[in-house]
Formats: sequence, structure tokens, C-alpha cells
Amino acid sequence: MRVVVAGQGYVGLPLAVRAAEVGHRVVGYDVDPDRAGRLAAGDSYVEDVSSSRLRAVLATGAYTATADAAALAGFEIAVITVPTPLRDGVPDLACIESCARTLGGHLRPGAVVVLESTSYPGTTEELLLPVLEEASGLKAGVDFLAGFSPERIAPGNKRWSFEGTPKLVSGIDSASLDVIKGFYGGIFQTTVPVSGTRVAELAKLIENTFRLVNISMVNELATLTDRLGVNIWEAIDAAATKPFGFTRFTPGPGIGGHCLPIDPLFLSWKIRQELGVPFRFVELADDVNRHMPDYVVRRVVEALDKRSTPIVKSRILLLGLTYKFNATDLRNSPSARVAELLIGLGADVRGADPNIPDGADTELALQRVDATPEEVAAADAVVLLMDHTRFDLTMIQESARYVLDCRNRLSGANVEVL
Ligand code: SAJ
Repeated sequence: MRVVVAGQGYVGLPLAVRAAEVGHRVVGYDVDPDRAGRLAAGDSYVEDVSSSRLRAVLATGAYTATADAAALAGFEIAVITVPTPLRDGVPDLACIESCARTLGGHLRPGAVVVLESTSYPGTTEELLLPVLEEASGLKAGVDFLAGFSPERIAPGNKRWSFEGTPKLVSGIDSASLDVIKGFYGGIFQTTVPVSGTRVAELAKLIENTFRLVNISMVNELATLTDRLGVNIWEAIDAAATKPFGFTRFTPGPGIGGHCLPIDPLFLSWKIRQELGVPFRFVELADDVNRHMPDYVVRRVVEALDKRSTPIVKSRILLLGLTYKFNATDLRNSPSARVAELLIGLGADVRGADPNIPDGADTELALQRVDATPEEVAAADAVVLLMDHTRFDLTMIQESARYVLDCRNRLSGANVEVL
């Protein structure tokens, strides 16, 4: 089929390349000409798509990348994989809207449009369809088909492949569902049809709300068990020996990334909008997680106090600036807030993260250094935020005067665990 994947980021590019590999003719459309240019030149910026795979589908002509909307003409199925950020806690669906308007200009009778971008229940039918109808003059369910299929990309996940991860599929009607199920059935090993787009939209948000709430629970517990003198890390490992009814989550300095701090708040926002009542679990979880950097800083200040070292002008080394273990992504990383709070208290804050290329603009108001024995030894306090594989944990443990270990990887008289 002639396929368009609109939005060539960490969600859209893997889908576009895989669709091309299974025989579709795919246009990878992105409004950013620099991105489109890099892809057209065979240069992948997405972790899960190698440049060699990209070049292979470019070479056969099965995939082309473009920022020119004219290339959308004649599509049989278009998949929307554009960002859906929050702006001051409010869902920003402008990318979906503008993308739908562009696609609408090329929408022909019999074509299909699928939304993959994460959003609140109702987005497909309350926002996407009206924009497509207005831009095309066509009628949804009569002239064209539509549906929602949430993305389940887990960057770098070695256990679950892109095509091996079950794919939820939904349609605005049974004809839409049939076509959409058939399309994804040719790409994914398992498709899971659900009764409607709102169910699929909600399922996605439940997936990430489940994680958010459980991570925030162990985070809040960590701030309490420390004062109870009970090792929460050992207790969690003990609980994890239960072979059923338990999923292991561990405390941390807060949560980051493009999913957990964002997706569940789409749900709490929609519930407040529609019902005027809070979705308390999400609002509480978000509050707990947002205050974890404050707790980390409190622990550092208390440790320095015990060593008669004032926080002002103290030298602090943050290790692991990206948002999660071995990630290269800084989006919403708690390290930014930890650094901001410490700098606000007058500390001299440095940060080291071997996963961030030298010279990358981290937007972090701290001095970037390497995690050398000298830097570690010179710090009044070291904070291990992310225990990246590329850190020499033994050296850190042996060289540091004091370490607050947010990942329970170190031990010693100079080490405290979150
Ligand atoms: N985190 C903890 N404790 C935990 C697990 C995570 O503090 O036990 C923190 C991480 O450090 C990070 C944040 O939570 O800051 C989010 O971590 P995550 O493991 O949820 O990773 P993400 O944000 O990359 O989540 C994505 C999600 N994928 C999609 O939405 C399609 C999530 O549903 C996946 O479960 C996750 O990847 C994954 O498992 O890789």
C-alpha cells in the first residue's frame, strides 16, 4: 500500500522503515526539513533504526523521507506519529491538528488515517476526525476510514522487539478496524483489536499510569523508610520474590522521559475537564515524583552538615544526568531540578554523564566534567543519580569522600543510599 507516516521521530521512523521492509511504499513525512534531509541522506538519528537499515529501504525506493507535503498525494493509509506535549499541565495537540490539516488536503475517498500519538480518550473522534473532514470535504466513516493504535516503543529494549510487541488496534467503525488490523497485522506479530478508539486511547494511558503510580509509591516510601531505619531496597527485592501479583519498581531521584511524566497527566486533565473532579492517584503521584529532587538535595545538605561542610561553596558532583539508566535522553530528567536546587543553595555543581556527547547542549546550568578519580575525590559530595554501565562504580565508591547513591549500587562508610 501507499503509506505515509507523518512524524519521523522515535515512534514514526521505526514504523515507517518496518512498513517499507514488509513491502509497502512509504513516505516518511516530517515538518522539519533538517530531519527529512538527514533521513533522505541515510543518516538515522533514532536509536532503534540503524543507518544501514534506513539506507537499505532508501536504496530500493520503498522508503522516502520528505518535508514536502506534496509527496503525501495519493496515500492509502496515513499514520500520525507526532509529539503530544503538555504545556503547563495542559495537553498541546497542535501537532496533531496541523498534521491532520495537511493530510486532509491529500485525503481521498477510501483512504485510512490512524493516530498513534498518545492523547486522552476522545482525541481521535473529537479532534482528528473534524479536522480531516473540514480539510478534505469528506465524511469520516463514509468517505474515509480512521482509528487509533497506541505506540509501545521501548527504546533500546532488547527483550521485546518492535514487531514482537503486541499492537492494540481500533477503528471508528468495523470497516476501519478491519483495514487497520490488516495493515498492522502485516508488520506486528500480534495485533489486539479493541471495540473503539477511546478504549485504545485509555489503554495506553493506563499502561503508563500504572508505572507512574507504582514508581511514585516506592519513591514516597523511600523518603519515609530512611527515617524508619529500614532498607527499602532490600525489602523491594524481598517482595519481588513473590512470583505473582507483584511488579518490581525501585526508588529514584524523580522520573523523567517523554512518557511517564506526561501521558498520565493527559488522563487527569481530561477527567478534570469533563467531570470537574481530580484523578487523585495521578495528581498525587506527579506531586511525589516532582518533589524527589528536593528530597535528594535535603539528604545531601544533611550529610554535609554532619561533616561540618556548609552547602554554600561546597563542591558537588552529579553522576548520571540523563533521565534513566543507560539512556542518552535528557528530556524531563530529574538531574536538572537537582542541579537547580543545589546551585540555588550556593553550591558549586558539576555533572558527568558518559552517555551525553561532549559539547551537547544539555541546557543544564552546571559545569560538565568527566567522572575521573580526581573529580570524584575533589567533591565534598557525589550524587549517583543514574548508575550507567559506563561509570566505574568501584572507583567512585573508593574515591568519594561522600556519595548519596540513588540507585543502591554502592556500599561503604562513605556511602548513603536513597
Ligand atoms: N524509574 C524509576 N523506577 C523504576 C522504573 C523507572 O525511578 O522502577 C524512572 C526512570 O529512571 C525514568 C522514569 O522512571 O526516569 C521512566 O522510566 P521508564 O522505565 O518508564 O522508561 P520510559 O520513560 O522510557 O518509558 C517507556 C514507556 N514506553 C511507552 O510508553 C511506549 C513505558 O511504558 C515502558 O514500560 C518503558 O519505556 C520501558 O519499559 O522501556
